[in-house]
Amino acid sequence: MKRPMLNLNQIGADAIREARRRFLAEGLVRLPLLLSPQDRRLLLDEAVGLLDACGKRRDFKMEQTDGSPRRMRNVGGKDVAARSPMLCELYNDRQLRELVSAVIGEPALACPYDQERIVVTSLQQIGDTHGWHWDDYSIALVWVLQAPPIASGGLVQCVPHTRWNRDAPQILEHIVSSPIRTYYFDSGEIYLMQTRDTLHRVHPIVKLGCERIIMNFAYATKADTDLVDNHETVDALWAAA
Ligand SMILES: O=C(O)CCC(=O)C(=O)O
Ligand SMILES: [Fe+2]
Repeated sequence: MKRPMLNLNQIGADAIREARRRFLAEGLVRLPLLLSPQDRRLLLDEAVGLLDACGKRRDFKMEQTDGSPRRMRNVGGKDVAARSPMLCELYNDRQLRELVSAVIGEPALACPYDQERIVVTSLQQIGDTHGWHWDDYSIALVWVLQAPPIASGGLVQCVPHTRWNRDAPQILEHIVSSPIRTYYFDSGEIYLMQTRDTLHRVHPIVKLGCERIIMNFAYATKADTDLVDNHETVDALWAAA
């Protein structure tokens, strides 16, 4: 089986310390690791194959996050698990898991909910967006496999140190009372986000021409597994046609 060569050994202790500092301050950090052109191609081909075989178009407003829009094509974790041994192996890679754990400062645990574990998402049409939300599990490792230029949209926006009150998400209140940081990630970049305490969205695509394709590896922390499982938003996402 082909698999990416990820050169994780090259990341030294200082780089990890700096990544952790930023992760705590901003709720998001770009990993000091760029995919090689070969690895990016391999993962992009895998993601495109999955999208072609079982991607589903979503276009709805998520009630649990104040009606923020979801306009995208994606493949859920069950389909990824059934079709991609390579991505499952990468998700469980020991060195990768150790890197994530070192940056977050505690063990990164496998996401207990299979549909959310590995998700592939494509934004392509004008207006495609993954609207404001928090994730159900604390940690997201996002592999940006193909990114449009800045002017086309698809930028990641974050409000760190916020919490999802499911009875009153108050998303607009959060973006008024705290600064929003906006990040551009190029093709081949990988970032790590504390998604439970970071309100985030992907800015709508504003120009046609280049599809944005990512895969999101969700990991849980002990705090997540201590909580009663609540899959409301993922269930709403997967139920919506
Ligand atoms: O596309 C991204 O960069 C983030 C995606 C995201 O927030 C999610 O999958 O929950
Ligand atoms: Fe998210």
